[in-house]
Amino acid sequence: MSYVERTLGLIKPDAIAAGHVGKILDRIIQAGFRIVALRMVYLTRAQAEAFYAVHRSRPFFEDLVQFMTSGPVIAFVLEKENAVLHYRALMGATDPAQAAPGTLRALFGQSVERNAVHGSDSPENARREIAFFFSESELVAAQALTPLSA
Ligand code: FUP
Repeated sequence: MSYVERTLGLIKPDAIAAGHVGKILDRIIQAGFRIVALRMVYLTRAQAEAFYAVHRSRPFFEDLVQFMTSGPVIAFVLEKENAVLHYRALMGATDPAQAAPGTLRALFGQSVERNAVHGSDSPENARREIAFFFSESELVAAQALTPLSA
């Protein structure tokens, strides 16, 4: 069954530094996602550690936190039928070298760590990650401003 769902996406510091923001957002919009909320933020170390807490014991954790705090990220909430799965498909595999041709990570990622974009991996994590970046009132306000026919 398919139903309208929300997911949380990030454009990571590598893709912002490389000037890929416009191209990435355009591909997301062309793929049929509606952007419900969006903002650029500098994550603090504590925020990056909390966001990736599930990876805390992994060997790459320290490097990942360093990278994610090396510059701003752009956080956004996407809406679409089966948004979580569809956005994961648009992103491609974690390792850009393994990502299918035409996916965001294949096009814009440099390495497993510097892989351009993030997307929630389940509806439960999407809810947690959306709340990490956006308040309920921001999401409601954004929805009210977006034409329903869009
Ligand atoms: P994904 O859900 O595709 O973002 O992948 P994971 O949750 O497995 O990993 C989260 C992030 O950890 C990746 F985006 C990049 C980083 N990572 C590494 O730096 N090295 C690894 O070996 C695996 C993941």
